[in-house]
Amino acid sequence: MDVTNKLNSLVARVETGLDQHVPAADTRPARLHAAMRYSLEAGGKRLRPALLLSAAELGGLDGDEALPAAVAIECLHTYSLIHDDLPCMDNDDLRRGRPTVHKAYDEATALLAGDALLTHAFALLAEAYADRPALAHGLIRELAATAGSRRLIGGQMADLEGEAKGDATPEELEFIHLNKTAAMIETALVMGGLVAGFDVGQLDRLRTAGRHLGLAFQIVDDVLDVTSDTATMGKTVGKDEATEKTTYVRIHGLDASRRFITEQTDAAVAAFSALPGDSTFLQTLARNMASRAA
Ligand code: GRG
Repeated sequence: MDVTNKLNSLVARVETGLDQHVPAADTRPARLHAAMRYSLEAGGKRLRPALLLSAAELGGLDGDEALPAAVAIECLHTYSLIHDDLPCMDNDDLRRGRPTVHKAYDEATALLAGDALLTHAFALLAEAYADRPALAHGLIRELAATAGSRRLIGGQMADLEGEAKGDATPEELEFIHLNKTAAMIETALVMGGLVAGFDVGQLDRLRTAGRHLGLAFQIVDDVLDVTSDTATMGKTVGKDEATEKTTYVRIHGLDASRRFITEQTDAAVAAFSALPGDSTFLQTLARNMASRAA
């Protein structure tokens, strides 16, 4: 299978979906809608919506049924990036290779654009799946649980506390990675499975795959932060060093980090293999991601 072609075609579908399902930049209030689109259209990797669509494909769906859910998860992810970049959080000037929203617009507009993307994600799920109320409920419940205080926002809080305190413990770091990074990757896969009508056992396998893939994704980025001289995750390499942020590599070293990536990737691939349908794309994507840190 040509994984790059497949990924490109999933990403192209996501771009079309974003254009269809997010308010146009010139509709009132235009400054707010333009700021939402400015951030969405800055060209992220679209990993989460691509995972969501490919999980749905495992269940036999290759039409547009899963597209609104894919757009919803990208809106939610983008909100979290906009807020993470704000001066009261990471205070970043660049994201996705462009000035952050509070730099290109202003802080209040960035805050509101993030709020609006967060709210839009749930409105879109409620509207797009209104004719399948059980599915709409399942998707909203899944995304809300992941975006809330026990997972994404909880992971962000723990990260801020860790930074203030100085040294995060390995357990604290694991909590941050599981909730700040892996949670949304798990949920992307599970939402795709929900749209495809997977049963509870299959959804569990998707969640397991997502957890392992998410942990591997985070540690790959941590390894690249110290080994590569290019920007990763849209941020300037060296930031962790500059702020003395605790990372997996800092605690465990490079060799152990690479072993961890291999273990997590193997576990993700095993979980994908245990699902119905042809999961070659998802397995190869996981392997290719891990190979970036080799
Ligand atoms: C503000 C509630 C709230 C949460 C912020 C997303 C996040 C949590 C922080 C961003 C900083 C960070 C490094 C998070 C961990 C991994 C992550 C989510 C990276 C960004 O995802 P990518 O690399 O980004 O998929 P693109 O731009 O490609 O979508």
